[in-house]
Amino acid sequence: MMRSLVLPASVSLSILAMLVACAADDVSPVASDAPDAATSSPRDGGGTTTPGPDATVADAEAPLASQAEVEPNDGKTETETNPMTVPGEMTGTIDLADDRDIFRVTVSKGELWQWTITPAAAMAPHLAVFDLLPDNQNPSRVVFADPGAPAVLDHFVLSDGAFVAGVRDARNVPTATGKGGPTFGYTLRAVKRPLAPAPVTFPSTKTGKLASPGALDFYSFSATKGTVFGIVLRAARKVPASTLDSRLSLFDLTAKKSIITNDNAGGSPDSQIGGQIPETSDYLVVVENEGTNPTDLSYELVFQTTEP
Ligand SMILES: [Ca+2]
Ligand SMILES: [Ca+2]
Ligand SMILES: [Ca+2]
Repeated sequence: MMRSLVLPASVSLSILAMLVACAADDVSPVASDAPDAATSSPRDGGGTTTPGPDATVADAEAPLASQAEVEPNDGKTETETNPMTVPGEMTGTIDLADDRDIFRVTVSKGELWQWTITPAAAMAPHLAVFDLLPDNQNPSRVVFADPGAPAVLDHFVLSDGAFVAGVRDARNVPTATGKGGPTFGYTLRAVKRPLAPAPVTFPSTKTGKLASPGALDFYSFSATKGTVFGIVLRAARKVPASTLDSRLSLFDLTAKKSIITNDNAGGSPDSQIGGQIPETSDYLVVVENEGTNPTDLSYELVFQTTEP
């Protein structure tokens, strides 16, 4: 049996409570240093492993649906939200003070979405994309940045759910500080990206580095049912240690099914998964950052033929 290490989701149906839960990791508003989406790839530039979607491959270049928020959309009730068509672009303002803007979106398992929030000079963007379904399999995705700085968030959908994107000023997270006003405008953009995982075989070790705190790296492999495997991420545990606080997920590309997710293992912020391959299939490994320190997002990823 595979060990179930899925991140516990809040059982509360309150969007507000979910937003607070999403803020739990955001202990300090460190700048995301998020790169411009158009220049964030190719990653690393090395000749070996350059996982992740190639941002130079534009999404279908379909015209984006332009939308504007309508208050109230603070998520104080489940219906106090705005629908957002994706791919699309939403304009809004963090106004009045401590405003929060919640947008419902329809995305499907197996899809990769890239969110970009572009703030006015006064606003420090904080974006959380998460699933409202109780006990869901989808970890919350969060990114934030300094005032006036854009932030980019990759979101791979592990399971179908009831997704929302929540926008706040980062200085109001986790505790409201009164930031907001008519000059706190922003644009939120969501586009679909092609999946371009780096193929791997067992056993092997890959080295990688997330392009930004909100970026994802992807690896893929084929495996036969019953095969014993382990995938071990080393960041805090590598020498020298990096500041990446990882989360690792395994997804069946054929069945479009989330298999397992782990955030912390071995008494460290590092992640590892393993057990027996449940079905003969192609699998996707998703590497993400759940931490707040962008100083060094490098890691080693060990693909082994034994359980961790
Ligand atoms: Ca607003
Ligand atoms: Ca609002
Ligand atoms: Ca972790």
